[in-house]
Amino acid sequence: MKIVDARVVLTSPGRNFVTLRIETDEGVTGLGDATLNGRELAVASYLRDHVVPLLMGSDPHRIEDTWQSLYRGAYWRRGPVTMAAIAAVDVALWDIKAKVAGLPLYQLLGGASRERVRTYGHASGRDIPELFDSIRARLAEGYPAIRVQTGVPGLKLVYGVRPAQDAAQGARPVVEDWDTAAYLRNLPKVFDAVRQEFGPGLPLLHDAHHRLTPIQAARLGKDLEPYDLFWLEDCTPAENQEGLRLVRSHTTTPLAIGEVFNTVFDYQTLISEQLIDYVRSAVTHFGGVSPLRKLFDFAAQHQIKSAVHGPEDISPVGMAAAIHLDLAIHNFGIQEYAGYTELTDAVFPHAYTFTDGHLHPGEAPGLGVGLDEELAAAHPYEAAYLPINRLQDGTIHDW
Ligand code: KDG
Ligand code: MG
Repeated sequence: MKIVDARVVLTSPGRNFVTLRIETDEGVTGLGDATLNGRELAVASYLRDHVVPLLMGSDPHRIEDTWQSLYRGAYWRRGPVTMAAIAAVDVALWDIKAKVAGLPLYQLLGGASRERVRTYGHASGRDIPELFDSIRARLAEGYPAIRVQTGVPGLKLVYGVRPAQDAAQGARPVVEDWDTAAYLRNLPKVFDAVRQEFGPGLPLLHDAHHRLTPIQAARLGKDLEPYDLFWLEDCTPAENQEGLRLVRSHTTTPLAIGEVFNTVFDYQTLISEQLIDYVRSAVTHFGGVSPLRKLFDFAAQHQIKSAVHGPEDISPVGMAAAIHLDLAIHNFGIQEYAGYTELTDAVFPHAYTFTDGHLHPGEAPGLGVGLDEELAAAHPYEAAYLPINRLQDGTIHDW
């Protein structure tokens, strides 16, 4: 079997997605997600200009060898652009292999370890009443666990709160504002109110989105302990693995990190010293199914669980790959699932299902996701940036 064609499809059915389609001489095709929110064209060029020519004529069954040659052969390793491009190839090749086998991908990853995949959904509000309405809406949709984000008194635009806050924002980034002290004062009150309203049993999560110093994160973790969070996510900037030592030594609030990590090397200290409880990488940004499977096996040795990143900017192709992994691995924790617009589902028709807050990859051979290229072409790429974030005095801060 040989790869005879590979092309990059850019589409924006509400937000941008980058998809790689690989075709073989036997007519079997595979899809991979290469979406890097806000920097989509860089990955598209990396694939078109530097990767696709190398794939022509090669054997699609040699997934590990292809992965290693793209990773090692470039010499310039790691980084989000490189790893998103390699991920798209890896996932497309797994899609082809599973289609040839006539099996859903999860069967090639060891078969199902559970009946279905538990998810968490996003609730947010500018204030407590709006937040409660949002939590009720997610519960009505069946979500068994809820991520809670709120406005901070005195701030106009805060991460996770405006509807579609991280969706396409046009040709210039929206500027959000931030005050860490106000946030640290406010958040425990929010969780106190949520626990009083929704009781002790509902799993609650929160994303600090890389904004705290280690000592601030340690204090927040302690302050949130009475509210029994499922996790506190990305409490400190991801570059500083050692910072998690200080956080960990001060709080028993579980910690999740890793959505911006690209390789296992970003996790070495965090996993080997057991400084976190959940690894958050996406198939799409971590080089694909092959390396993510290895990461989960490493994490399992330290009783750390999976929690694959699953916002709207992972395409249904990347989401499907995650769901197959989630079903197969032993140390599955939870899957983030924000859902998609009807138009996105039409561009990417899929076998996976979302029922009662749980996902299942379905039984179609391969990933179980298609790409309607005509519909995709009718919704072309639109330049869009993520927001940026400034402190009250104008200083740029982590977003
Ligand atoms: O593109 C950025 C988003 O993927 C990110 O802001 C979403 O933090 C996020 C999450 O936990 O889903
Ligand atoms: Mg996050």
